[in-house]
Amino acid sequence: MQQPVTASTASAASQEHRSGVVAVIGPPNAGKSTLLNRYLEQKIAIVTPLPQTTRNRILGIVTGTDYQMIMLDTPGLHKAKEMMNQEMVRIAMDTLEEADIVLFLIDAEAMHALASDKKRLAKRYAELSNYLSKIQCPAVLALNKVDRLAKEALLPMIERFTSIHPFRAVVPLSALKGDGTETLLHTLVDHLPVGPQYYPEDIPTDASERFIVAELIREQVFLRTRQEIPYSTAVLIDAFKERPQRQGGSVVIHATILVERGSQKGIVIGKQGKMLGEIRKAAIKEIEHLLYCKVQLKLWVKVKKKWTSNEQILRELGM
Ligand SMILES: Nc1nc2c(ncn2[C@@H]2O[C@H](COP(=O)(O)OP(=O)(O)OP(=O)(O)O)[C@@H](O)[C@H]2O)c(=O)[nH]1
Ligand SMILES: [Mg+2]
Repeated sequence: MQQPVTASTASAASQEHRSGVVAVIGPPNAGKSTLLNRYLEQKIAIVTPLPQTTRNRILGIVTGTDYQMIMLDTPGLHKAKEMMNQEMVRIAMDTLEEADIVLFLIDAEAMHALASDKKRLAKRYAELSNYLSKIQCPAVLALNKVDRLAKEALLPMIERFTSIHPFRAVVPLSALKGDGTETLLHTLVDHLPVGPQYYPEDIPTDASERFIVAELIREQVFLRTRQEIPYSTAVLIDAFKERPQRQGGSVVIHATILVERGSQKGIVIGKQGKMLGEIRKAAIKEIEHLLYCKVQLKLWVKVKKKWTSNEQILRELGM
């Protein structure tokens, strides 16, 4: 197993400084956010076992001695019916406009699981092929989750993908375990144009602390609720106040969890507030890890009917 990639290990061979934008796109649940976090060596993008976790474009800056890779994590590509989902897919596809390279990331395990059903497999490749046809710039294919798959299973996949799109390279990897991630970084950097360092080297993202905090709360809702509830919830930060050292040096955060129906509110709060208490406790742990200080978190749950089709709220959520 490889160690997390560090700045000094990548692209040692290249002479000139390279920089540019890598858009990571692919189906939901493929491991896009896991990969971003691995390169950043911290959690900037939330990760859950549920598809459609990421809803925004999340920019991560991976800086090495002779490169700066600006990586855009995106919402998963899927057939979108609701307004929010359509916005998610639009956000992902829009990143193609600004990308120097596209990293098309696939869950190879999920793809292999379809292998015995020829009809479904053909349909899946057709769907992916449709997304691939929209890519104008160089693309690299990453086959993720190889820790769950025999190597032989990759060969037919590689053959089929390379027959539908002229990928510059194909890299099998495990974003979770780290295998292949350094090879992938080298490959991506080698395809970046020669260019300057755009951001200071110690900045991992352009996302605000408020945004990441809201995401960390939403992550706990995703991890703890079932069925449609994760998809009916969003988190808005109402207050974010840093208290000076003489008052304990903590951060006071007030946040509202939006739900679409009264019944969902009851579930998110739980019996005698148990569920909300668990969400709060787990979120505090994550937020304290992010902000390196004590956090006081107050959570409210509010019903906002059909917020997933409410343009104003989607804008407030940065979509
Ligand atoms: N076994 C295994 N699991 C992985 C790997 N990479 C990611 N996962 C898991 O796959 C699930 C989805 O990971 P995410 O990083 O949230 O996937 P995503 O592509 O960002 O998903 P969306 O935001 O929904 O589009 C999580 O449970 C991860 O832990 C991997 O290399 N191996
Ligand atoms: Mg994601």
